[in-house]
Amino acid sequence: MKSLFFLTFVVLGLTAEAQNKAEITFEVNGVCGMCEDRIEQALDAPGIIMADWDVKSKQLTVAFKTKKIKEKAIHQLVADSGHDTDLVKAKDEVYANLHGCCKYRDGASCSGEDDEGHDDQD
Ligand SMILES: [Cu+2]
Repeated sequence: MKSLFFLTFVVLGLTAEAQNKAEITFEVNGVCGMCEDRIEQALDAPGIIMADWDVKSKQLTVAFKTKKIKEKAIHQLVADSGHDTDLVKAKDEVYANLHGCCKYRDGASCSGEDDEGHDDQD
């Protein structure tokens, strides 16, 4: 009888823990609204409750279920979409596929839609 009581206690404890949520904020490199969409869509994943990237501050805020996804995996998802985080760098080949105005490593800026005809030096 005593063990049954203990077991109930453990099950209740696990249920409470399964609902554990956390919110983190970290820096993600990007340039424009397209980057924002790309980053936030990359985080349309199991365990992610909410993701919001701010184009001005470069800060990404993610709310997630700690039992479903780990912080490192969130960084990895973002990096897989082509955007460097402060923990995980995007692979060069993924970065290379980004839209020209999203190439944050090369000082890109998408300040205007009329900025299409930039003459590349290299
Ligand atoms: Cu962009």
